[in-house]
Amino acid sequence: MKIGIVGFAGSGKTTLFNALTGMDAPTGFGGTGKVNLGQISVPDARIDRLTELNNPKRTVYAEMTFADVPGGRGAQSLDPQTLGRIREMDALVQVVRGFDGGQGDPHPVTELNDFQAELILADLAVCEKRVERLRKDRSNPNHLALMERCLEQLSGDAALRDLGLDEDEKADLSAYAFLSLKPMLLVYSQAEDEAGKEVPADLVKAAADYHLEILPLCGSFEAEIAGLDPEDQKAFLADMGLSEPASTRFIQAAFRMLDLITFMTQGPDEVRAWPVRRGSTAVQASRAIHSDIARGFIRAEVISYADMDKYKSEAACKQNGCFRVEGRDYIVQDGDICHYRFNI
Ligand SMILES: Nc1nc2c(ncn2[C@@H]2O[C@H](COP(=O)(O)OP(=O)(O)OP(=O)(O)O)[C@@H](O)[C@H]2O)c(=O)[nH]1
Ligand SMILES: [Mg+2]
Repeated sequence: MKIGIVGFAGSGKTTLFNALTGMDAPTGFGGTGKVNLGQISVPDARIDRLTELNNPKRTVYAEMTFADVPGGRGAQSLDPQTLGRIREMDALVQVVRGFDGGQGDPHPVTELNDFQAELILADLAVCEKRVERLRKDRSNPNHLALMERCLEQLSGDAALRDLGLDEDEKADLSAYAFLSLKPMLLVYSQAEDEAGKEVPADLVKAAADYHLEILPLCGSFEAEIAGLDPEDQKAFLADMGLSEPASTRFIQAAFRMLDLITFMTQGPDEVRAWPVRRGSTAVQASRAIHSDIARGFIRAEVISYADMDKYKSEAACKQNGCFRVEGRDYIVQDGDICHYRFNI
């Protein structure tokens, strides 16, 4: 899963990327023009707690890849290379500038509108061409009908993600890699003296019109926190009246945006988070661990995280009737602790 950090030049993408990954990619308007890639662990207090309870040899968090996609040459438009790079992403985070930083007054609402319009325009070009062809050859009326719905949506300046497509329809469109269909989150990169303050009302309204979740974040401030050792970090945050860096909330929001849930495994060797698509059955989820488990699936033994947190051991969960045996079609829930039984 690759999450693209996107937006116009100078909006604060590389700074955010550095804060998230702890890397040190060169910042500044125009940047290096290269895509930066970085992998991060998804912070999860449940995994921390299971580690405390199991004292395992190792702990493995869910992982996510971030790609910092430079804004390109134009300050308020996207060139074909940039669009091509965005097309490769599974989900997008648009950064809009809320700080001055020597670039002049920020116009976050305009940036949001212009960027969304660019995505829709690029999709419209792809869609129009395809509909024209499908109308000529008439061999696939269902697909034509779907594409015509997309065309109508895009012609009305609306994103495909707001069309209410179901999973099958999305799968039918996957080859086009439509930009406005990708799950998306908005980051408002704040000035340092604004850190911790609310998002301006006009931007809140604009984000709501696009149905985008918005997170305020001061990239340069977050990068500073990321550079501290854990103890200083805690003291620094407490001073500011915060319990965690905004980057933690951001990573968790990005994870939710991908419509992933986490099931967990625990034992003396390993405590581990396994991200799977929401709605996965026990068998489908077991594939994340190993295809042999799915093939030889017998049952899943499940304890919910809340029960494990409360009773502290598998044995105590059993005694209190909080140990469930589930079959292959059970829909795995976020926070389930699973132990799979299988034949090899
Ligand atoms: N005050 C403030 N300054 C920031 C913030 N984020 C970035 N900056 C500054 O703004 C300038 C541009 O930031 P970058 O992160 O390089 O911008 P970018 O979006 O990667 O730009 P391109 O790579 O050209 O697309 C740098 O000088 C940063 O130090 C922020 O959240 N607050
Ligand atoms: Mg950059």
